Order: sequence, then structure tokens, then C-alpha cells
Amino acid sequence: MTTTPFPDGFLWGGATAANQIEGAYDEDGKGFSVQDVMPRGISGPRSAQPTPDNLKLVGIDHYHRYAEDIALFAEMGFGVYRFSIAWSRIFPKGDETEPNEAGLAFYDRVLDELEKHGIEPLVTISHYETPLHLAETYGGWTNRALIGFYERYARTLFERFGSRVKYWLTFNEINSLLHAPFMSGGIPIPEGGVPEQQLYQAMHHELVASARATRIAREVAPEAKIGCMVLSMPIYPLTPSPDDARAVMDADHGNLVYGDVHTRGAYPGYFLRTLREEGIALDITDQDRDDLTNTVDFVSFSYYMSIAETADPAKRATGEGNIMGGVANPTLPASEWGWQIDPVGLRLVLNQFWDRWQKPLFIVENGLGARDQLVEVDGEKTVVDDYRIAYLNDHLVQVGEAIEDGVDVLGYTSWGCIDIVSASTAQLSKRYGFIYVDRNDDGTGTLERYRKKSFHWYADVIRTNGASLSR
Ligand code: BGP
Repeated sequence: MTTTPFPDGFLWGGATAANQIEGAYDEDGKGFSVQDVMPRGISGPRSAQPTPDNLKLVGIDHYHRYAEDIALFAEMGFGVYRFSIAWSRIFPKGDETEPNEAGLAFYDRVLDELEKHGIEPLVTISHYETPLHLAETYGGWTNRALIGFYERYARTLFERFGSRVKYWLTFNEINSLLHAPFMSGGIPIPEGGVPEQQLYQAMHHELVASARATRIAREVAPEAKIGCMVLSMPIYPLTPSPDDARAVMDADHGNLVYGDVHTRGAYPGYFLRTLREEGIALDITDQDRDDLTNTVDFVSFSYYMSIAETADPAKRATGEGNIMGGVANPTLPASEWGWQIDPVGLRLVLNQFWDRWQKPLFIVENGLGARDQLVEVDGEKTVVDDYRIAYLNDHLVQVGEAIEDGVDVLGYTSWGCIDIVSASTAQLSKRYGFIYVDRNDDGTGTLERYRKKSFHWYADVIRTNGASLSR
């Protein structure tokens, strides 16, 4: 057995989100979320009401099959499972004073199954699932009232589940709001777009809400560890020109500010300069400033790809990206969806975040979306996903390198540990899972689950605590 850089107790697992896995979009009192009216994900127009072509209405029917799915995660040896609680299951409209007991009871059942298998829950409080009523009636996070609604929701979760859930994330990819206002901030997008002043005010409201949830957790669930969650995307200068390097600094600052606020408890100077230069006067109260000082216990993030940046507008050929694009990097290969594949970038971002914030880090999303081909091998239906094994292996090797660099990494939950509906395009054909789910983009399929080749590979990685990785 070769040695491994991964420490004893490293948390290996997988990640999903309620709106992409559960289905049962209107069952047991659940209200609509913004996802129920986004049949094409971010890449398409919203619908007035949920429409049958929206794959998320059924998802992969995890709402009814959660026990079977969690048993498969346990078969791989998961130590941790990241999932989100659907806000509109707990508060169907979002502004009620009392929660929906049937929604709480569903997550009690999910936690029962995880406990049965000894799997640690890692819960995302809001994963792009703002109740549609809050979006349409209040304007989403542009409205300060959402802070109070979110506080009530978070307090309800901590009171109900605080003794059973140790790890909590306040908002999924909180830095995506400016790029995906409706999905990320529940902000209806008028013709001509959302005014910058409103977007930045919404960002401020979410940061205050995140900090208030952190303070509530300290009161209600003192054992809980609260993390923020950001979309990470290392940015490289397209050329060694200082102008390109400065373009990288500016773009990086746009993302790093969220982690800065969550770990230092105040807005950094470079962000205040941005507000001054853009003529944005945020409504920030003294209470807000006090709230923001409630900093997190750890920082979690998603990592899929890196991007390049340049100061030269002529070279700004758009590079595809996870919610955020940039300039395509000519030195890197890309996935079928154009996301550039860069395992070393994960080591870079782990070092950058550790050096900057000195907080334990948790990789809560990483994976390869690909069109998988279901085949039969030795009488078993499976997918020979060597490309996914290679992607994950190479990224995990870089996590090991970062740990050798001295970075404190708590764990790794691979994104989409079972095939689920993609966020950006609302497709099922963009598959991430170790487990294939027989459902197609046209809604057909048996919903049967089949173990892919990567299922057995990942089980080995977990069993050997990373020693089986090919370095
Ligand atoms: C992140 C989201 C996840 C997941 C992931 C993969 O932005 O936090 O919900 O969807 O992207 O992206 P996609 O599903 O668009 O392939």
C-alpha cells in the first residue's frame, strides 16, 4: 500500500442539490422555487408557471428514492454527503411565520438514512432555490426583507436539525449573484437587465443574511460548523503584459471579496473603491456592519475549470464557463460543454484561499459533465467512464499536492455523485455521476440506477484514503 497525503479523517463523499435531484416539485406542501420556472436552466428564459418540459419537476425522483440512493453512496464508502434543503419545502412562499412540517419531516427521513449508514451530512441552506413568491412579490434579494425571511428559515433548520448536522453552508456559490441574478438572487430580470445598484445591494443583503445565520447557529447549534461557499475559478493572464496581469487582479477581486467578507468580517478597500468608481452607494446600516463580523468556521467552494483574462478588448473571445466566462485558454483542453479542464488550477486555488484566509477549506463541488453511453458488461448495465475517472483522479492528485503544501483541507464531495439535472442547461444528458440514472432530456426513462466504472474506482479511492490514485 503506497502512502497517501490525505490525512486520517479526510471526508470523502459526493454532492447534490434539492432542485436538481429531488423532483416532487409540488409534493407535501412544497411551494415553487425559481428553479421550477427555469426549464432551460440559466441558459434560457423563465416560464410563467412550472412546465412539463422542466426536468427538475421530477428530477431523478430522489424525493421517493432517497433511501436507495443513500445506500449506493454508502456502498462507495462515503464519509460525507452534501445536499441542500429546499427552502420552499420548509416555507412554501418564504414569508410565512410557521414552517411546513411535511417538508421538515422529509429531511428528518434523509438524515435518518445517513445516520443509518454513518454518513456525515453537509447541508446547503440555499442552493439557488429561492421561493418563487419571494422573487415575484419582493423582488428577491434586492429587498432587505429577505434577510428576515432567510434568518427565520435558517433558525428553523438549526433548531430542528442542529444536533444532527455538523456542517452547514449558508448560500451556494454566493459570488454568482451578479452573474445569474434570477437563479442566484431570486431577482426578476427586466428588459435591459437589473441595475447595478440593485445587484450590489442584493449582494450586500445576502452577505448580511449569511453572517446573521452564522450568529444564530452559534446560539442555537453551538457544535455546528458554518461555512461560506464560493464558485472558484483561477484566472490566468492571457499574456505576461502587466495590463493583462492587472485585468486578472480586477477579475479576481470580483470573486475574492465574498470570501474576504466571510473570513475578515468587513468589506475590503478594493471593493469600496469599486463602489465609489461605479457610483454605487450601498444602504449599509451599523447593524449590518456588526452582523458582518460574524465570520465563518471554514470556506467551501466549487471547482470545475480555470479561465484566462486580458485587458485587450479585441482578444476577448468569450470562453465558456460555469456561470462566469472569461477568455479561452489556448493551452487547455475543454469538456464537451466547453469548460476548460485544469487539474493544476485546483492546487493553485487551494493555496490561494489558504494563504489568503487561513481557514480550513472544503471542496464541495468538482466533477466532469459528459454524455455517458449506457452499455452492458458481463451482463450488467454500466458506463465505461474512463474520462471521468481520469478527470477526478488528476484533480484529486492536485488536492494531495495542496495538502503537501500545508493546506488544511477538510474534505471533498464530488459534484453530482449521481446523475442529476444540470443547473446551467437543465439537461440530464450532462452527466456527472458515479451512478447512471436512466432518464433522458426528453423525460423518458425508467429512473433505474446503474453503477458506472467510476463507482468502483471511487470506492477504492475512499477505501485507501487516496493511496490508490494514479500519480
Ligand atoms: C455549480 C452549481 C451546481 C452544479 C454545478 C455544475 O455552479 O453549484 O448546482 O450545477 O455548477 O454545473 P452544471 O450543472 O451547469 O453542469
